[in-house]
Amino acid sequence: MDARLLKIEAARAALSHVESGTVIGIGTGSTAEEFVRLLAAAVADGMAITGVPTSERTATLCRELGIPLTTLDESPHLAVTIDGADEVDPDLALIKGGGGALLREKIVASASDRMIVIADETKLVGSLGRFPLPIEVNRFGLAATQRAIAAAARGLGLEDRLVLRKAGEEPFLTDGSHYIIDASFGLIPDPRALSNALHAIPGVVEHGLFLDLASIAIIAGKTGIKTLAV
Ligand code: ABF
Repeated sequence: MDARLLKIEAARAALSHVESGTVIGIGTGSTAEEFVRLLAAAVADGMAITGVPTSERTATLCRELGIPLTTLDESPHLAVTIDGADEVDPDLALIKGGGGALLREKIVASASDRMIVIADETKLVGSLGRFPLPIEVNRFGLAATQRAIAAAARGLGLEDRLVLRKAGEEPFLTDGSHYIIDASFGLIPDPRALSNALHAIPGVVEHGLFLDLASIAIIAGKTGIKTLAV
C-alpha cells in the first residue's frame, strides 16, 4: 500500500475521535492534509466543526475546502488536536517540525485536552533522533545560539551537526518570522534532558521534541491500523 493511502487510513481513523460541535486543532504536513480533506467532507455532510490551524498553509487549505476557522484567542481551550509527526517513540514522545510549523503546533497541542498523532508506520522508532531535530530560533544572535546548542549537545554526549534550514538560497522563515536549525544529534536517549537544555538557551524559541503532549497515536501500516495510547 503506498504511503499516501496509509496517511489517508490514519487520517480516517482519527476522524472518529472528533465530535461534532467542538473546536479542534488542525496540524500541518501531508498526513494532516489528508485529515483536512476528510474533515471537509464531514463538514459538508453536516458535521459542526471549527478548526484552529497550526500554519498559514493549513489555514489556506481549510478555507479553500470550507472548514470554518477560529483562533486560540477566541477559543483558548480545544477538545483535541489532530497532527502529524516526523518520529513517534513507544512513549509517544515525538519529533515534529519537519513542516516548519512546530511552534504553533506545540502551542495548539498544549491548549488541547488531547493530541492525536496520525502517521504511517515509517514514523515509528524505538528511540528518537534519526530525524534531525528542528529547533526554532530567534534571528538575533544566530551564531551565538548555534554555539550554545552545540555546547549543550556535547554536554549530553550527543552529536552536534547543525544546519540552518534554507528556502532556496535564503534562510527559511517560519510563520513567526524565526529561523529553523535542523540538528542531527544522533539517537536521543533522554529527550527530556535535551528539551530542558534547549529551553535554557535564550535564543531558542521552541524545539520539535513534543513530550507529554500526545495521548494517542494512530499508525497506519501494511497490516492495518495500530492505535497506541499512553
Ligand atoms: C507536521 O507534519 C510537522 O510537525 C511534522 O514534522 C510533519 C509530518 O509531516 P508528514 O505528515 O508530511 O510526514 O506536523
